[in-house]
Amino acid sequence: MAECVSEASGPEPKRRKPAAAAADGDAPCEPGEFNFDNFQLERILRENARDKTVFIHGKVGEDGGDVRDAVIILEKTPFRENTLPQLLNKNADLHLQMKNDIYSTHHLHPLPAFNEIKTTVIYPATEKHIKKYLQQQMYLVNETADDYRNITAPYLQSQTFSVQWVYNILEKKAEAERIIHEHPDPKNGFILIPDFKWNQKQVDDLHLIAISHCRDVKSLRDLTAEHLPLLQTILQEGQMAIFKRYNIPKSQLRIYLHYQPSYYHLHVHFTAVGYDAPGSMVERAHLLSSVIENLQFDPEYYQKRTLTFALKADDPLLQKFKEEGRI
Ligand code: DD3
Repeated sequence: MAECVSEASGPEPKRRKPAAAAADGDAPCEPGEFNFDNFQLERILRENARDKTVFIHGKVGEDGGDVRDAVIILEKTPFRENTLPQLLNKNADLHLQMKNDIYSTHHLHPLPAFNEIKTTVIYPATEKHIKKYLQQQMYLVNETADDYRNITAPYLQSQTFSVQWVYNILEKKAEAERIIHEHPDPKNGFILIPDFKWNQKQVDDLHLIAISHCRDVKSLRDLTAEHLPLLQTILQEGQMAIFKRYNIPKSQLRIYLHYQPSYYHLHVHFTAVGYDAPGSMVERAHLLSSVIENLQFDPEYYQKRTLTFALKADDPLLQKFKEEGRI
């Protein structure tokens, strides 16, 4: 495997802010930013009443005349203690729905400022993005070491998953002002940054990602004892930086990697332990502390072990496992 001694070269990143960065809501409006002019709802890809989320496929008409796809993710945000006084006061717009004995239900209409909807935009979106959010049946795959060599690795090689947005963060071409902590070493360094699924308004759903500076570790499968200093740095400095910034002790953090990850550049998730973050299921999340111990037991642990994960029905990787008679 290649050594991480210098900044790896890649295609020159676009300087323009990705449209998704506008989802932050804090940035002032600038030309080229996404808005709902010429937006047309195509269909709902997925919705979840418990999570209060909806994933929408839409079409956007360009000024030039062509029409492009967009994926819009809407999510109602958690309540915040410091805004409750604005919801519960004598001027509140409260409408009685029904009353029975000591029980009554109402509709409360808060001011727009206290009723925001977190909005994530992928634009222009590819067919892959649209499919990714479609509700689908899942299949568990037990990937042996041989399976990884014969099926998964060649498949990943043949794909052109873009991690340009990751390189933009590492090179400070995007989100530079959002960085919480950096260890700049090209081999053992990383950047800690809020995942953009987190609006940073409350720590209940805290979610940060540590992105390694090293560019040749694609996933958990590539990790060896050689990466222990990197992993230990991420664990210790990540915990410390989160305590300094958010006053959340390490006992309140779930720190883990995904396998399969949603992007093939080594990253570690830091989420609030009380928050049931998407992707914390046993078949996907691998605690960083366990990963470190496993590598201390056996430097090639993750090259040898069978790893289990779930794939969606139409995932091309699932098709490969089927073709090889492994499902
Ligand atoms: C992504 C995984 C990727 C859709 C969605 C998310 N955190 C990101 C770009 C910038 C970011 C992330 C791809 C893409 Cl909803 C398609 O995530 C990102 N910046 N997770 C941050 N801070």
